[in-house]
Amino acid sequence: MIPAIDGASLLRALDELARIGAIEGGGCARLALSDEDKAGRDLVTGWMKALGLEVRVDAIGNVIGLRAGRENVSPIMTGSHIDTVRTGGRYDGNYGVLAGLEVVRALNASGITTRRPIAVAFFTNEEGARFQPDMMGSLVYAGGLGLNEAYAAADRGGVSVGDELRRIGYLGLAKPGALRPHAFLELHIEQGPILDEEKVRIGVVESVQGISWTEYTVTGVSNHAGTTPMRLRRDAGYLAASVTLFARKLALDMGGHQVATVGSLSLRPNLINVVPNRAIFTVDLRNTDEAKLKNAEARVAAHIAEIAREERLDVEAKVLARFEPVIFDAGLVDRVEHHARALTLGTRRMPSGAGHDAQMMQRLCPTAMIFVPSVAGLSHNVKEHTEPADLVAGAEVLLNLMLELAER
Ligand code: HGY
Ligand code: MN
Ligand code: MN
Repeated sequence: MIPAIDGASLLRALDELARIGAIEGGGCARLALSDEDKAGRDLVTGWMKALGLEVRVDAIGNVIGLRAGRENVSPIMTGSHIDTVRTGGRYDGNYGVLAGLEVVRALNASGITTRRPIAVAFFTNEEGARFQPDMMGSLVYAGGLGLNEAYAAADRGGVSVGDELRRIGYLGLAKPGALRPHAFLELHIEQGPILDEEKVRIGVVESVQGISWTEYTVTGVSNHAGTTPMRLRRDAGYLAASVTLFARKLALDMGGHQVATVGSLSLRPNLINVVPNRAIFTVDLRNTDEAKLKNAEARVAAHIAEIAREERLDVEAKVLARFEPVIFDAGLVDRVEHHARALTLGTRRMPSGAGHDAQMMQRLCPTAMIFVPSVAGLSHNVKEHTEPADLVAGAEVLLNLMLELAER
């Protein structure tokens, strides 16, 4: 029997997982290694076992469900993440993991044992919303970050990754990356407006743009908002606000794929009548072109230095994440396009604006991504939505591509 995706099962699983950490408006909040993340992990791990997968938890909490093949050779792996940002939607990451489980369900239902084993993974802390860097679990898996460095990463409250992994019971024994895939595929929502605007059903992802995350701690002098003349101020909040404006203008001036975001900003003492003496804010810069990204970083840094000098402020910069653009395996990208078109689905090649675990897995093996449309390009927003027919279509492309690769 030809295996096919059980669309109803996929949609049910997405709904059930979305109930964990559910927030107003239909989204999810399952910050990495939180109680909600643990509950999501427990649910998905249970589904893996129910599908007959051998479940392995590694030392950074990555979870891999393994389905034996006819031969004991390197597996075809698919996966993504099930941690979310605080205002998360229900598809970002979750969709790729649950579609991977539906591939397994389809193989089970058709009684097929593929030559290569099949693996379905979810990686720890892809979002980087609580602990940085993002894509932490897959970065450790790919050998790009040491375990101890990852364990030491702490959230704003000083709680560390290592302590949280232990607390939620996901500090596993398997060595990250010991299971080296023959190929890795990640099915994901686009999270941007392109496929939806162009009415194209499948995005054939050729690359992931470079990411630069920096946290700035600015120190000035708190003073009375009424009595302190402007010439005497050392206003930390002024620098933070100035960077927000500068970064936006920089991205617009540079054009192309350049984007810039000051997404997190806190002032101290944060009172209406006190000039702030401390500002902590983050700058997220991205570009598909590494040289342009470097140029953007340099221009932001120069602006900050200039304002700090004028306003007599101290500034400390801390790099939270820095990944160069990643190009996926051309042959595998071609196969994504082939299988989408074989299902008469329209396709368009594109870069990924968001970071993904796949960008780390490309360090280990040929990797590619499949995108489905995000309605109105919304993501990291509770209104994130993808049409059910597109969710199922993406999973069918994943199934057919994995079947091909698993027989090679
Ligand atoms: O920030 C990102 O692109 C991803 O959601 N971690
Ligand atoms: Mn994601
Ligand atoms: Mn995300």
